[in-house]
Parts: sequence; C-alpha cells; structure tokens
Amino acid sequence: ELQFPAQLNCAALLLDRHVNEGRGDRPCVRGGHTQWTYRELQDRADRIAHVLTRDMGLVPGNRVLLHAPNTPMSVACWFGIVKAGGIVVATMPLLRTKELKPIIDIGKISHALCDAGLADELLGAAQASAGLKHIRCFNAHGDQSLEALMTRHSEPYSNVDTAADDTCLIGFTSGTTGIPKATLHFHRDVMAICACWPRSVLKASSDDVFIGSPPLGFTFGLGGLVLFPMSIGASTVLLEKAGPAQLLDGIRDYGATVVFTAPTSYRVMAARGAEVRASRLRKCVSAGEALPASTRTQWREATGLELIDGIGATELLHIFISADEANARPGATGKVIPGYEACVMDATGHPVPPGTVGKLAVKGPTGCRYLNDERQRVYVKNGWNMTGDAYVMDEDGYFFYQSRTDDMIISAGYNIAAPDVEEGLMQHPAVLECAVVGVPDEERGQIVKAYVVLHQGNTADAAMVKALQDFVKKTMAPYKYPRAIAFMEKLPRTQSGKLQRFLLRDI
Ligand code: 3UK
Repeated sequence: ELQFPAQLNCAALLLDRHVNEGRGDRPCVRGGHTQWTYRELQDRADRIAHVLTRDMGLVPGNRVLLHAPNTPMSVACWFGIVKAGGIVVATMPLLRTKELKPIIDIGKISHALCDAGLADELLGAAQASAGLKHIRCFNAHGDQSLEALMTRHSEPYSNVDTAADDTCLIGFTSGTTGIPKATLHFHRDVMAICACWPRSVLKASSDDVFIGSPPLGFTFGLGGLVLFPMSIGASTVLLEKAGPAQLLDGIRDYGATVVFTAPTSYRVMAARGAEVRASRLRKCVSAGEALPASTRTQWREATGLELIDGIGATELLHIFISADEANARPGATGKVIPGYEACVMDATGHPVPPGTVGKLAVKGPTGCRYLNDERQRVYVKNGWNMTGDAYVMDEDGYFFYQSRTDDMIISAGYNIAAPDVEEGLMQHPAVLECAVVGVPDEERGQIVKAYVVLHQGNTADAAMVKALQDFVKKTMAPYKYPRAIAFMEKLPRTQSGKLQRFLLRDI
C-alpha cells in the first residue's frame, strides 16, 4: 500500500526536494540550446508561479491550459502551474481552434500559457469561449510576454499547500471517437505512478538521460519525459520535433540512455540500428499501441536491445501491465505491475479462465475519474477500470493483447482480432506498416480488409496483393487472410500516434 501525507504538492517532491537535498546543480532539462539544472528549472517555475498568481489573478483550483511543443520552457510552465495550486491541462501541440474549443469548455479553463508559435489557434478558440480570459505567451517579445513578466519576480515561491487529493492535472483522452473525455488526476496519483512502474520495471538511475517523442499533453509523455526522470533526480531531453529521425539524432547528440516512443517509431528507427548500437541508449520503452512480436525481434536484431512494452491509459494516468527486458515474452505486454490488479472478464463481469479472450479490467492506486461525464459508469464497473481492450491471460499471468474490443472482426462466424492479422502482414519484408478493419459484406457479414504501407522500392499492384494474401494464408489460419487489400502512403493516426482504424472503416 502506498501512503501519502494528507497535504502534498507534487512539485515539492519532484523539483524542490532535489535542490533542498544538495542536488540543485545536477542537470535537469535540456532541449534546443537550453540546458537547465534543477536549481535553474526551480527558478523558472517559481517565477512563473509568481506571474500566475500576481499578474494573472490565478487562485488555487483554477484550470490552466498549457499549449506548447515539448521544450524546457513547457516543463517550467508545468511546474509553475502546479506550484501555484493550478490544475494543468496540457494539450497536444498540433490541436487547432476547433479541437481546443471543446477542451476549454469541458475543462472550464480560465488561464492559459501558450508557446507564441501556437498562439493563433489558441486565441481563436479563446475568442469563442467566455471563460478563458488570462493568456500569456512565451517564446514571445514585448512587455506582456511571459518572459518579460518573469524578470520582475526573483524571490523564491512558497508552493500552495495543496491536499494530496486535490486535482493536479486534467488529461484529455486522445479521442479516437466522440467528444474528448477529461480525466482528473490528484497530486498523489502523480506520486503513485512514480512509485510503481519506474521502480518495478524501468529501474533507471539518476545518471540516466531520458528522451522521447510523446507530447506532454499525452500522459505517456508527461510521465516518461518529466515525472519519472525528475522523481529520481535524472535528466531529460525535450524535443520539439520527435519523428524517428530527430529522435535518433537526439539520442546521439544528448547521449540519451532511456527512450520512450511508440512501436511505429521503433520500426522506422530499426533501419538505423548501427547508430543505436554506437549510442549510449540502454532502455527502450514502447507504449500507446500494441507492440507486434516482429517489431520486438526486429529491434533486438538491429540494436541488441530488448524493448520494454507497457500498456497505460489516460484514465489510469500511466502504465499498469508491463515487463522488463529480462522478463519480456514475445507477443505479451507483460504482467500486472506491483500495486495494481488486473484480470480478464467475460461480458457479465466474471473472470475468465487463463487462455480465454475477454475484457481487460484494472484496479490500482490510480483510476478513472471523468469530469462530468456519463461515460464514467461505462469505464468503471464494480471498482474495475474497463479499458476497452480484449486480452488473454496465460497460466503464468502474462497478458496478451488481442484488439480494442471494438476492433474484433466477425467474418463468417469467425472472431478475428485486427492486430493479429496486422502482425501477420507485417512479417512480409515489403510491408512497413498496415491497418486491418472489418468491412461489411453480404455473404460473410464482414470481411477482413487491410490497408498497407509498403517499404520504398516495392510496387503497389495486383501481384503484390496476391503475394501478401498468399503470405498470410501460409503463416496463419487461412480464414484470417485479408480478402481486400488497399495501399496507402501513410496510415491515419491521432496526435498520440494511435492508429485510427475507425476512419478506415468509413472509406
Ligand atoms: C492502447 C496499448 C496494447 C490500449 C498511454 C502509456 O496509450 C496511452 O493512453 P491512451 O488513453 O490510450 C489507452 C489505450 O491505448 N494501448 C496503450 N498501450 C498499449 N495497447 N499494448 C500497449 N502497450 O487500447 C489502451 O486502452 O491514449 C500509454 C502511458 C500512458 C498512456 N496514457
């Protein structure tokens, strides 16, 4: 059982503690040409907290939108807001006015800190929302910029004395469908995730250098690139652009040792495995989407490193099923991590025996609290968080991902998990990535259709369709083979990198 004091501001534990305990001069955040120690980040965060309270009229409990790419300054803003008792609502940098507007409305946002480069979209959304009145931009000029206001406040800030169960952040779900859902997380939830997965699975040290691609608006990125490194006094690199090529450059240039990114990114980076071998990289974390067994093998063969897979969710804040390098099993996400419970249930809410497909149910120190949302009772049933994933657990407690519960294809009476067919196709050397969906069919109810992105140098023609179909029929149960195949330049993905299969169903 995790125990926390009744009063707790996570900024004190993640940031101030290191300065108070003599680690103030250790490197903390880097990015672009910026390099701040823990003391330097604390100085920025304190100044921002002063600006929020004195110049922007923030009172504890106000919601503050943070709209920026991953940079050291966005980390300073995150801590400034938390120190001042505000609630951080970090957003995906690529969101447009149309997508920011519901977040501002649902989240009842009153304040915003915004990178000047993204200000137009935010100002557009703010104009249409009555509540958002106080906006300051950074990376900006002029006497009303955040930087200008920061120069006026040099005294240390004493953190607002928040309760452990005051809300610290609101995470918006990446929303593959429907209106985005706002998930509330307390200060103690932030400390709970730092005490769980990083200690039992990641096992990084204060000398590690973290890097990765997920934005801070995605809790995968917030945890991996800010909370986890800072909870152990390590350092972290924030990349504004973090496609596979920039990530590899960053790993080399900053001497990164721990990387967080999605399966697709590992597939692309594997082609430059020699550079990874020449780097200091030692731990590679994959989450956000199922990791195909073939990607695990491909990465190991290219780099000599074993991937750490983990499933997390915005609703649960971070990872709850995972395995370290030594305990990895191909095709399995891992075992439930200490502190959490997980099981696979049937439609009536009863656990199914090992080896049977069912719905994943999870319980632990963190869990879903939607803000004013009817969908709360769909996600949490009898205290179990129902993630919407179909899983199988084996006799040893390893969990094997099958599909999202709504990505099960039923064709001529067969249950076919879309990711299973994707994995089969991905084994073919011509396939870079693919997405499989069920499309309506008079005779079979649904048929399996694959959208395929080919590696450069291959031809998207009828011969390729035939070759891929024959290939799948040879390696898996023939009823699973894609009866229809279409080729694409790239697949539709959310800003957190998740495949949007539902868009393909409607083509
Ligand atoms: C899927 C996975 C198989 C799964 C997230 C790590 O992805 C995160 O949060 P989201 O709310 O999505 C949650 C859903 O994504 N998923 C994530 N990881 C895996 N499926 N294997 C995986 N390793 O459908 C889950 O229900 O965007 C991931 C940490 C924090 C996060 N928020």
